[in-house]
Amino acid sequence: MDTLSSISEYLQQGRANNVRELVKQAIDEGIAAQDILEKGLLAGMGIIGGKFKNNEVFVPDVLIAARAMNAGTEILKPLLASGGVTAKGTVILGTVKGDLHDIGKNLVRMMMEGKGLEVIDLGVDVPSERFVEAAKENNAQIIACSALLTTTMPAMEEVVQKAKEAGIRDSVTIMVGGAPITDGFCDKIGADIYTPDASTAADRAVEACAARLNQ
Ligand code: B1M
Repeated sequence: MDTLSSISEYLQQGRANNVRELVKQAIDEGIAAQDILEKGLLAGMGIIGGKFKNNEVFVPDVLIAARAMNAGTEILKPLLASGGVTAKGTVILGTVKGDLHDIGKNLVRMMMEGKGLEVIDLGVDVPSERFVEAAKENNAQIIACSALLTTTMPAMEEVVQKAKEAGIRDSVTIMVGGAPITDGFCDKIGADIYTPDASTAADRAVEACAARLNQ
């Protein structure tokens, strides 16, 4: 089995130490960090996701796979992050209220930091008003919300609403993303930018920060 397939396999088994070692090995073999992420780690997570949906594996299995995923991405972090020196803007990031999924959010943080943005990560299950308070406290250009559950998507609309109530809606760009989110949903709730993946989110965040800071 090649290194990327082994990473996927061990990730599915939740063997974080093996994943960590294999990611290091893949780097030593000269495999690009983006390929290790997509063809090794994310491929494994995709298979686990499918099995979870079909009731072939259960929450504890998914949880240990997620830990193995995080162990792998930690090693990749310095390679995915190209290392900007001066902050090109400030982003308040979090997974919305009621939602505990953080793997996608962590990737978004990694990619944004890699593009030189300062990211204040509020974690998971973040109350809507907390996004807004943090944006005010830090003079942030962007609020970025992640959601993985259809049941937690409405919390994103609440963030938009809270920003309006706090009088900061015009001074902050609200970005949304996560597997169930679409462009149409973004428009419907009055958010500004939807992106389907972490890398595009980072590119759009840099553009949005630049536009605001050069106003
Ligand atoms: Co959950 N879960 N889960 N889960 N889980 C899903 C999301 C689900 C689709 C599985 C399924 O049924 N097929 C399903 C949701 C169904 C729905 O709402 N329609 C589901 C469910 C039902 C649940 C529970 C309710 C299960 C239960 O308890 N019975 C429960 C809810 C807990 C809660 O949040 N309150 C639950 C729990 C869990 C675990 C804790 C076990 C674990 C999370 C561990 C963790 O995150 N630390 C977990 C996991 C791992 C998954 C799956 C298998 C994988 C999610 C993931 O990390 N994917 C998932 C099935 C699947 O997606 N195939 C599933 C990899 C990650 C990189 O992708 O987060 O989509 P993703 O991020 C992508 C993009 O979406 C985007 O960038 C990333 C790629 O570059 N992106 C953004 C994300 N955020 C962004 C923000 C942006 C821009 C892009 O801008 C701001």
